[in-house]
Amino acid sequence: MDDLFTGRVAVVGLGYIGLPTAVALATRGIDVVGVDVNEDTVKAVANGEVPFVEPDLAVGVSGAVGIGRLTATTTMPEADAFIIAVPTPFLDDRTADLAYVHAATVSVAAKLRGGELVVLESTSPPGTTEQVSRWIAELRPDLRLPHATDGVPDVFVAHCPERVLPGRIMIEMITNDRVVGGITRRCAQKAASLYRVFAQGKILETDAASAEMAKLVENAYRDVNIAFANELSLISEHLKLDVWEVIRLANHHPRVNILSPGPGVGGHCIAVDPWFIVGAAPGLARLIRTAREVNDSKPHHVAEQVVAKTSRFRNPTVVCLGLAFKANVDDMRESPAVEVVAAIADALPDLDLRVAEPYTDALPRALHGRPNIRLQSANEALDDADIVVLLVDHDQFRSISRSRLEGKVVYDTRGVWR
Ligand code: SAJ
Repeated sequence: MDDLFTGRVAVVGLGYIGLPTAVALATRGIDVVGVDVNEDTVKAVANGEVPFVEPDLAVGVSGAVGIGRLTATTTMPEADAFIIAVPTPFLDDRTADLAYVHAATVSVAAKLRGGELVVLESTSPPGTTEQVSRWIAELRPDLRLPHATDGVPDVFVAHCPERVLPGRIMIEMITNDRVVGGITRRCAQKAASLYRVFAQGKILETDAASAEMAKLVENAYRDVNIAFANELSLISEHLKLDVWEVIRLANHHPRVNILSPGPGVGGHCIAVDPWFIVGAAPGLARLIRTAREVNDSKPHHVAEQVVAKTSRFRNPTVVCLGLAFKANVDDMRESPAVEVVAAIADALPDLDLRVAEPYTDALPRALHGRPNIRLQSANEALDDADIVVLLVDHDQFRSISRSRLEGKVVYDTRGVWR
């Protein structure tokens, strides 16, 4: 077992994963430099502020900056370890867009002197970590990289996928078990010595491609299970059954644990990562692809149901509650709620459509250019509502009293007002 890592760490990408990781290391005495291409992000972090909402992160950032362990910059520094935590979105053909990983690798490569550890944290298709090693080798022929040497390399390269749940990041960052996959065993050991600095869970050492695949599999597992629940909701609707009651009963079986249906699956992880598996084995990943399709089709189904309900009224006011991709977060990336609202507005451009989202004071870009959508507080919007559509189970919406909904048509996609 390697000793605990000491030295300076550069965390590349100060988003939902990079910034909490930087805080976790800095508060355990490591000197951390946060690097981001976005100047506003860097300015905010340098001032001890957080550019997005995540419980307990703000106090962590201001503390880490305050004790001088965390700084932020737009220029890549020299460091003893580099953690790359940049986005890996998908392209139009749903294969992984590795442009940010490549850009980060290029700037890291320029700073290597020999002896450093480079960890890819971004969720990536199998083979990407080795690709990072190859990219560095092309840029730095003076250095021996682990994919191309049997001996001790000049640079250690590993993958350590993040597994934290948005909304619980600061807790799970510390308590979750971590998978650390090295290009070689030595690389995995080096990376483990870094994560052991703050991780209290087990550190599971493996090879890089298995670590990459394990991460994708975790999210695909959840996606397939949510798709099962969503398919049940469609079937139950067709059979005029209450899906929540059906699931509640079935879940009393000791080996059944069905997840919750909803308006679709959002966020930047579960709605994206399974496609990387499909991309790696298109002919074989049939269940995983179908699950994605079931979950992706759900927002349109919800929108169609809402449009159908409006036909009972002359000039109805429809109120949609929630835009975030899930409860109690401000993140609207790949949000099914946004998709539902957009689809309703497109189908009925003259509809009086109100939206309430306690975590924002502006409509997301995806809803711009639709003048019939108005953002209001839930309280205000409910006064005029004929139809109420619950899209996100934020605590604030859960606590809406039943009397506020009386006389209105209610479409609860999350099953909270049953
Ligand atoms: N959802 C349902 N029904 C459910 C559970 C979730 O419709 O029963 C929906 C949510 O509303 C949301 C989406 O699925 O739209 C995803 O939410 P989530 O809470 O299941 O997961 P994420 O995307 O916030 O975080 C996931 C986590 N992965 C797993 O639980 C396997 C997290 O641990 C990962 O670190 C994260 O993806 C990531 O970054 O990959």
